[in-house]
Amino acid sequence: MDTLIVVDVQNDFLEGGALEVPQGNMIIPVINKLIDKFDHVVYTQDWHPAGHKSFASSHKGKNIGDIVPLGDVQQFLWPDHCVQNTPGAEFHNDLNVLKESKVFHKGMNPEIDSYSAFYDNMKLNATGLTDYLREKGITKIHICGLAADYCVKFSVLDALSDSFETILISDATKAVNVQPGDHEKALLEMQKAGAKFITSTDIL
Ligand code: VGL
Ligand code: ZN
Repeated sequence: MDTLIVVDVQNDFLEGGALEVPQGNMIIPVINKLIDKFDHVVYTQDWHPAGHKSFASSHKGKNIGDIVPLGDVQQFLWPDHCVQNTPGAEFHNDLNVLKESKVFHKGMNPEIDSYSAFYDNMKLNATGLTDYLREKGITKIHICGLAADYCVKFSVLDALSDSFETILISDATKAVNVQPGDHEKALLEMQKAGAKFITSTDIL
């Protein structure tokens, strides 16, 4: 069964959103076409409580882009984004969200960020995605969505470490690029860890 994981195609990561990923909107029509080709589609949503500790606004005197220790990881501070049940956390209106599909939420623990669709950044809690895929007998996944250098990258790395054959659809993802070159670095990291890359034209 061919499975597609659609990571965080949410308003706050798209044009006009709080944490806009440059050119993020360009991937929506590509992802919609891909969705039609897969037997099985799973979606994720970044789903923070208000006051989440990954928000700069939750740390007195700190600014967006500062780095603070959070748990045992160094946390980059973001603008407030994807707050549960706000418009910014909703899927983009143009995204085809299949009704029967499962949606996995992440980033709910106010004290720990969670870039990956599988585990939080300290690997304390699982979202349930690994168990869900294993129960269905799925061993191979395709990944697309936002952002290539954060949630997509960490999802790919966790998928590989949980022994899923992992294929990134490279033209169906875009990077935040907080630092120029972050996208390329992320691709290299994923490749070194064993990810395969294809483009949507290999499928469509
Ligand atoms: C993400 C930064 C903060 C992402 C989520 O979905 O890539 N990036 N939270
Ligand atoms: Zn987030």
